[in-house]
Amino acid sequence: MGVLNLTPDSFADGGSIASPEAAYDRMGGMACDGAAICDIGAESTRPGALPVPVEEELRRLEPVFRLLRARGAPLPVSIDTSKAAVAAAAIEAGAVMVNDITAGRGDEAMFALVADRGTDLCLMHMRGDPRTMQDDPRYADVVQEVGDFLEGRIAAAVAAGVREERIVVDPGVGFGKTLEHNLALLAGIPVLAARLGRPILVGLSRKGMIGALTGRDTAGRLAGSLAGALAGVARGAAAVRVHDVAETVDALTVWKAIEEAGR
Ligand code: HH2
Repeated sequence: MGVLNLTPDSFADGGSIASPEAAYDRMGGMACDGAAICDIGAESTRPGALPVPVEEELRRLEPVFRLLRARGAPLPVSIDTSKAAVAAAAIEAGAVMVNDITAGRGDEAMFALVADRGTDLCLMHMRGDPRTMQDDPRYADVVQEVGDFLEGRIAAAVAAGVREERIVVDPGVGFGKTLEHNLALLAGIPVLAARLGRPILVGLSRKGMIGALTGRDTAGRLAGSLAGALAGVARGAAAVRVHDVAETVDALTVWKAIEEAGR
């Protein structure tokens, strides 16, 4: 899953897309580089970020939606939003997946919309909200608690009419977690996958945990992010959400070839 942020303030790539045309071209590039899906977002959720009003989120997205409607999407599109109105506009423009970092808690209309439109849905774990999530997060057993949460949100989505086979889950690296919590969750992917029975998506690309382990700023975190993506997939992640699609696809291609030769 390639990341396309139409935000002025995302932590790794904020402000990097100059125009709707540039966004569309970036999507075409991701498709060529081997991404299976492009996750478009217009609200930064980095630690400390303030919520973006729905009108502003739509204002940032609409010009790109217009291009998608007119020309078709170069690859399947996911919408990274917690607002049902934004998800509805994205689906109208062709999005096939809703990536909701609040797992449906941000907007009570979200599950009904996804159920009605029949899109895929990513449910992510986050402790609190982006403003406060990194204020001394604590868990007695982070893998158990994140598993409990995701199990509950799968049940809530299914109760609202979302088909279970449409659901992907994400432990939410960096969303209300210390480095140790993030590492425990990535190491615990097999436990979560076995317990929840749904594909697992992980997003650690250029995040603080890579910086904490390597001492690098966001621009220097590619190698660490690639290692994290490989480790995540090796432990059973079905998808990785990344800023650097070509490099990640190459790394996974080589790793997979060796794994398959060894079978
Ligand atoms: N991480 C970010 C945003 N959305 N969605 C899922 N499912 N999983 C993640 O780990 C995840 C996510 C944060 O990364 P980014 O979009 O690059 O930054 P920002 O929130 O600052 O726009």
